[in-house]
Amino acid sequence: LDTIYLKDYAPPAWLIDKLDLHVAIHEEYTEVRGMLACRRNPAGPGGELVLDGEELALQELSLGGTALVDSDYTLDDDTLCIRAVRGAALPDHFTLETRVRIDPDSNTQLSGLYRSRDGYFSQCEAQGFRRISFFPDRPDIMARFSCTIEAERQDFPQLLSNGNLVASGTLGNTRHWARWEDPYAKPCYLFALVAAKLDMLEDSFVTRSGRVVRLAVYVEPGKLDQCGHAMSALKKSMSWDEQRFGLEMDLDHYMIVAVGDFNMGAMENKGLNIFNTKYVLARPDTATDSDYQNIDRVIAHEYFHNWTGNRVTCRDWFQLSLKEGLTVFRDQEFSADTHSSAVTRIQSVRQLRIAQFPEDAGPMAHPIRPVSYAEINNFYTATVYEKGAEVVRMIHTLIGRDAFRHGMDLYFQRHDGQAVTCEDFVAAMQDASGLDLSQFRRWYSRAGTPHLKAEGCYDAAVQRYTLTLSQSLAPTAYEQRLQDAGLAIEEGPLHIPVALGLVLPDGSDALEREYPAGTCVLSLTESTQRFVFDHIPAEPVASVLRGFSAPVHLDFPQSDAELAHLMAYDSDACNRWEAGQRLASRVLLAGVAAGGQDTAWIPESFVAAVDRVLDDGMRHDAALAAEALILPAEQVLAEEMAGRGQIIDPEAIHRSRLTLRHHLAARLRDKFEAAWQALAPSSPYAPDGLQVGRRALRNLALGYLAESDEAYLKGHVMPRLMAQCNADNMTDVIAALGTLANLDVAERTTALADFYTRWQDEALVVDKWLQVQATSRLPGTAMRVRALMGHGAFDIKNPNKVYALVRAFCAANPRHFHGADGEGYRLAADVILQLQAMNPQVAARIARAFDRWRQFDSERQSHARTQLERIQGSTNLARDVAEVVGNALG
Ligand code: B3K
Ligand code: ZN
Repeated sequence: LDTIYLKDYAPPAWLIDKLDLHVAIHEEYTEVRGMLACRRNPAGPGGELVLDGEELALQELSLGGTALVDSDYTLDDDTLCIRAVRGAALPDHFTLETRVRIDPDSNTQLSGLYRSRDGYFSQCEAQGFRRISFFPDRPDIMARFSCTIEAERQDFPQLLSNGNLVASGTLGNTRHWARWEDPYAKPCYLFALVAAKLDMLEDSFVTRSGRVVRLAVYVEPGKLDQCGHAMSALKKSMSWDEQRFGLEMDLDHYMIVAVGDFNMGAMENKGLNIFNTKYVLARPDTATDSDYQNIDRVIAHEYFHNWTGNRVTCRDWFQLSLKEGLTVFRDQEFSADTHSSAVTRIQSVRQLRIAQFPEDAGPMAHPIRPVSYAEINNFYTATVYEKGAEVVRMIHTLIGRDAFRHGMDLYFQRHDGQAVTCEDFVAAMQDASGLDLSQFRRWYSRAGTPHLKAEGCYDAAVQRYTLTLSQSLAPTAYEQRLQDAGLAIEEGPLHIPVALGLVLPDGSDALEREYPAGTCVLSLTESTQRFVFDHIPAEPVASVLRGFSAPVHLDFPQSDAELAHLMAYDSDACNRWEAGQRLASRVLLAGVAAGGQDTAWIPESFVAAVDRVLDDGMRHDAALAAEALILPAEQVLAEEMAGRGQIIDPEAIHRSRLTLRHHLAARLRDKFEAAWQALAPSSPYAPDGLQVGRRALRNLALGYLAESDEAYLKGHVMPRLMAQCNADNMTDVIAALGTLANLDVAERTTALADFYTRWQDEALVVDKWLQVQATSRLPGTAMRVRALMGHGAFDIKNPNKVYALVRAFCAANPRHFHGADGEGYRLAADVILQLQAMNPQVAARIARAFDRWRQFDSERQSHARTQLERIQGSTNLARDVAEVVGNALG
């Protein structure tokens, strides 16, 4: 495997000022002509002009009108190097003309230009543009693009590209063309092209400086009734970015196109976002509350990229977190400001723990700015995105909201129109705030989740509370890789913002008078540091890492009573939730240790705490109560075990969690019943915060009621579950169906069959049907997933189907994926082997399911190793998969 290193970065020898593309789509092939205005880079290293190109059949190549001869250039599988023009040296400026043929109809990778049901769509990030035309495919080459598209008028009435439509016309009887010009220079990964038959929802937005922007959402014919929410999310995002960051839309057109075949969520192409249908289409009966929320988030995310990513882009792909971490931070802030900030934060933290912490502890561990990669598509990770956002958030926490805003302003003043590095971002934040961030920069080059150890001590005689904090960060697989490559390993403590509150026995905040919201932000910069607080009238319970102020593991041996105190009184909602999670983890891991069978390990105080939270949820904030009552995920408990040096026992974890659920269901049945009654809908469905919270808590209660003894289940719960399968909104339907999918009852089969009959033509709803079955806890799930792969509803070429069935099984059903018989591993390997030739990006994502294989018992390890070696030994092993599997076995 060839490895690319950050240290080898060199500026390009040639710049491309303009690219004029002409794309002619024919039934048998597509022809792409490119005119590249090339200029020697005065700051470059000199040398030949190197263009990337993959699966392009070169038809013509000329320079300034002179056809090039064989000795002028070399062409291999992935590069075209131009050395001379008819033997003479290249001039400093010239136009290069290329003509190639491509075959989008057989492009199953979904990178470059490809065919989907309703037409042709492009995906260029990270390196798809080279599959469309010869070009230096690197983000630090920014060119002005124009693009003429030509295709059959009937089949492809919409011809779209970035920027403004400047001309269009017909060609003969059946063909038409359109010419687009993008006024902004951009890297080629932001290029987009669509030629398709779609319906359109149109609207407009007036920016605060009075510019009218035409907005359009394009969807598959017949789905106009499912794009209203996306449009309103777009308008909300536009206003929010003006208000919070002073950032306006800079184009006359902003288009969103939804496509059902798409490798990831969405893509921020300049003025022409292309989206997975999953993040556009929604109607109350087809989409759940969390779908609605995800649409808000992803629409906002792609819109925010227009500034953080497009106007200011990345110098090279090692800087990916410059745009992704920052843009995730921005979309999180948007969600916080437009929904509940506490719920948003809790959900982000949960996601970080489920996906990023394990990544940071596994064989693919890397810092938010990695220094090497074999396949860049493998680095669109939870670390680059979610931990990247945490790093930006820590800067925000350290310098404060106003200085952060000044830092953003300065960043744009300095770098608008440029391709820059993470260092440039931190420098702007440092200069705007005056805070020295030199030590903080270590977060960009360190992998792994640090441990933060806390120890509190109260001296009643002098009313003094002392908190001792220490940090440690053990080497990860990443340091091993650095060492193997002979690269330097960074050391030294990190700069960690620790938001702290001191909660007094009466529940009030001891630091209320000195600090806003009673929270002070400590800067931990040493390995160990002591912080002293005077005039503390009584022994407080420390609330450490309020708002989860740093992405670390907290080791703080607080008693159950202290955690219960925080759960009840902490003024920081995130830490109230956190206290509950810590308490629940403690109980569940005691259950694991006890074999999970009897219930002696379940303390009465825990039942009482759940009881209180339920009461509270019925009276006050249902959404927060629902979050509090979601027990720590099996994956999170697994990581806790691994973190303690224990072998992960997925069976015992599952059993422990299930036993606790049964116990709570039995002990608190009346309370769950009361909640279910009290939270019944009183107004027509709307995905607003209040209703979302009520539905979440009500369905959580129903889920617990379904854990009741058989008689109660049959007599009282089953009729409700079956009735709810016909609710008018998908949130309630899927809650009922998901619950039924876990139960070994005849109604399960009926409900699943009815659901499929009703929704078989609605692709995204079928995905849900696959997913509830893939994540079922019933025995035999691996076999059923395999059977479903043969069902007409499944299509291995469609990433959404693979994610709904296979990835859901591998990533969200740990007990069955890690089944002792090795069936789960074999299934994953079979899919990876089949998929890698078609779509290596998606295959590599599935392969990440093996990340934690070494933390399991020797029998499971041997099953996993067998499958990993089987993949590694396959002929035509894809680079994407090779990197993931190679690291796993490494
Ligand atoms: N920037 C794209 C992700 C591209 C992934 C390429 N494998 C979407 C986003 O983060 O907004
Ligand atoms: Zn992004």
